[in-house]
Amino acid sequence: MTLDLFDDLPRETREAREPLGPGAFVLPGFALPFVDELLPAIDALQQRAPFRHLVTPGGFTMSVALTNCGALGWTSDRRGYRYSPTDPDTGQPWPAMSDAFLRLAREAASAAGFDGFVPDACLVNRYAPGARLSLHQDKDERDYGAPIVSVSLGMPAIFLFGGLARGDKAVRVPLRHGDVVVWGGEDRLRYHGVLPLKEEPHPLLGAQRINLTFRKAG
Ligand code: MD6
Ligand code: FE
Repeated sequence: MTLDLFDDLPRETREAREPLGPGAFVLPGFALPFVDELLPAIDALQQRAPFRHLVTPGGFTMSVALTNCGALGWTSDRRGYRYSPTDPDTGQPWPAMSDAFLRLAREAASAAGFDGFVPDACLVNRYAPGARLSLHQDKDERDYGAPIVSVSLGMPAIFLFGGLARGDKAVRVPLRHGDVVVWGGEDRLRYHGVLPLKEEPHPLLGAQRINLTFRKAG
């Protein structure tokens, strides 16, 4: 008889965790058990708060389309980046975060060593082939003590993970459907981005990539 010593450990300990830094980890496939709940929730969300292409303060239209759920939503216009309790397109509060979103975010944060994560903002990004996200820091949140949990769904992407200065060398991290990236602590302000998406249609989501980023913004 073979004894699998790992059978007795909690799931968090058993699962692969690929470190990108002292406070940053890729959790391969961590979101897969949640996908059946996530996809209908994203569908319901986009009917109430449709994806839109925002304009940056510099006057560029983003190639990534986005929407939000939760108490606060991230938006941008010519006046700047900010979190807002209402959708500027409808004047209504952003739709609530579904229970599956909250559970996934909390469990992924915990698996990366950040217990007690309760996000109040979920930014949902949609990438069509060719869409990209240039190197940036996530620094519009009030307090950098909480980590960020980022969930990849649909087409694969190459995530760029740099350092604390824009010019620092960035590593390329391939992300696939179901992968989760969590970062916080001393890695919380590292520059990151996404290379232009190649067209490799996904069986469930077709020719798009959806990214959910959970934050504690307020
Ligand atoms: C994306 N993600 O993966 C874009 N930000 O589509 C982000 O900008 C991001 O994945 C902060 C933390 C994790 C992320
Ligand atoms: Fe970001």
